[in-house]
Amino acid sequence: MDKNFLWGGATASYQCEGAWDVDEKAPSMWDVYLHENNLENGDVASDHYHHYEEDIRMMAEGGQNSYRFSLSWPRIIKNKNGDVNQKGLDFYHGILDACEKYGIEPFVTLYHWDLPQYWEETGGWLNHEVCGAFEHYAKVCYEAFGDKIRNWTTFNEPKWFVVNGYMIGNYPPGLQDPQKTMIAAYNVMYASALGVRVFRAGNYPGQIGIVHSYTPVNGVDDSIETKIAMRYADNYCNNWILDTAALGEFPIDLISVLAKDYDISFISTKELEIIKENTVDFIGLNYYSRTLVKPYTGGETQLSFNHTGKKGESKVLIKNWFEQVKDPNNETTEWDTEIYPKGLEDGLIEAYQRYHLPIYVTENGVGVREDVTVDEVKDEYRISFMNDHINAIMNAQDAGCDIRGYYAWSSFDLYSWKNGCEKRYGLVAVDFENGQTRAPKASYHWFKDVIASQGELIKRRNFN
Ligand code: BGP
Repeated sequence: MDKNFLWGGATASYQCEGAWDVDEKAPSMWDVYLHENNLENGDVASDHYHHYEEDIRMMAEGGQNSYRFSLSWPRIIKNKNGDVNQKGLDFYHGILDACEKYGIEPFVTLYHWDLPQYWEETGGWLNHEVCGAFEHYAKVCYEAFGDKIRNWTTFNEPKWFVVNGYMIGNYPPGLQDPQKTMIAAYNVMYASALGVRVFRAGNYPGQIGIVHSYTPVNGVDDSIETKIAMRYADNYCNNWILDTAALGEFPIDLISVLAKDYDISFISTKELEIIKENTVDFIGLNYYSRTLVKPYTGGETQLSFNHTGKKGESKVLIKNWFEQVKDPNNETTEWDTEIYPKGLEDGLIEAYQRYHLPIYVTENGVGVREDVTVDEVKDEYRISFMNDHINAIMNAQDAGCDIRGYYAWSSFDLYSWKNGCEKRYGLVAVDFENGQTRAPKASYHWFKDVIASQGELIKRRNFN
C-alpha cells in the first residue's frame, strides 16, 4: 500500500457518543423513536462523549492513522432557527484536537442518520425545507472545523436510511410508502448536492464525498431476464446514490419506470441542475455484502429485515423488478449477511470503471455476539474476514483502481441500529455493563501489524 493510505476504524455519533441529552443537545429522531417504542437505545452507548481521548489514543497505539466519525446535527444546531450550540462545537473540537495530538487524520461525515427531532416533526426528509436546513448545518461545520478537517462526506448511506425508514419501516420514521420513499430519496440527494455546493463556495480546504452502502449486484445466470433483474436491483441498491452524487444524474431508466406508477412532480429542473453541477470529489463505499438476484417470479413486494440475529429472517422481493436470493455455498452471519469478499473486489472495479473517482472503503466488518468479560476476545473470524476483504482491495488496486483508505467497522464496540449492543463489530471490546472499560481484541493487534507492514502481511489469494 501507498504510504498515504488511510487505515482506521469508523463510528457514528448516535451509535457511540451517548450523552444524548447533555450540554444542550437537542433530541434526534432516533432518540425519540427508540424511547417511544421502548427499544434498546444509544442513550449511553459507548459513552464516547466522555471516553474519546482514550479511544483516539488507542487508535494511535493500534497503528491507525485515521478515524472516520460523524458529527451530530442535533448536538450542533439547537433549533429550527439554526442557532448554534457552542458546547456541541466544543465537543467536536475536543475530538479533533485529540486526533491532531495522536497523529490521526479525521474523516468526517456530516449526517449519519441522527436527524434533529425538531425537523422530523415537520416531516423530516419529506419536508423540502430540511434540505436548506442541512445546507446551513453543513456551512456551520465547515466554518467551525474547516482548518482541522480535510476529508468531508455529506451523507452516510442514503439508500440504507431512506429505504429502511420510508419503505421497510424498521427505522424511524417507520413508514412503508414507496411514494414517500422517492420524495425522501430525492430530498436527501438534493441536500447532499447543496452540502457540496456550499463547501465549494466557501473554498474550504480538502475534499468532499458521499458514503454509500454498496451492495454490488450479481445474477444467478447469464440470461437476458436475469440481466434485466440485475439492472433493476442495481438502480434500487446503488445507482440512485452513486450516479447522482458522482455523475450528477439520477438513472434515467429508473425515473422513467417510476414515472409510470408514481407522481414525480416533486423533481425540479432547477434542482437537477444544482445536482449536476455539484458532484463529489471521491466516493466512500461501505461494504458488508453483495446482492445476488434472480428475475421476478410473482407476488407482492416483500421487504423484511433481520434484527433478531436468528438466521433466515431477511427477504427482498420487489414486484416486477427482481428477487434477492441466497447462495447456499457461502457462509452468512446470524443476521443473514453473506460473507463474500469477492464482491468487494468486483464492486470496486465496477465502481472505479464507472465513476473514475478515488475510492475509500469507509466501512467493512462483521457483527457477532461476543463475550467481552474475558481478558482478550480472540476474534479469529474477524481477522479472517478483514484479511479477505483487504485482500480484495489489494486485488482491485492491482487491477488499476485508485483506492485510498480502509476503515474497519467499527473502531470499538458500539450500539447497532435496532440490534442493540449485542451485535458487536469493534476492534476494541467495550464492556457496556461494567464501567465502559475498553480492551483490545486480537483483531486490533493483528490490524496493527498489517498496517505496519503496509498490507504485506495480508494472506493473498485470487478470488476468481
Ligand atoms: C452501516 C451503517 C453503520 C453500521 C453498520 C452495521 O449500514 O453505516 O452505522 O451500523 O452498517 O450495521 P448494523 O449495525 O445494522 O449491523
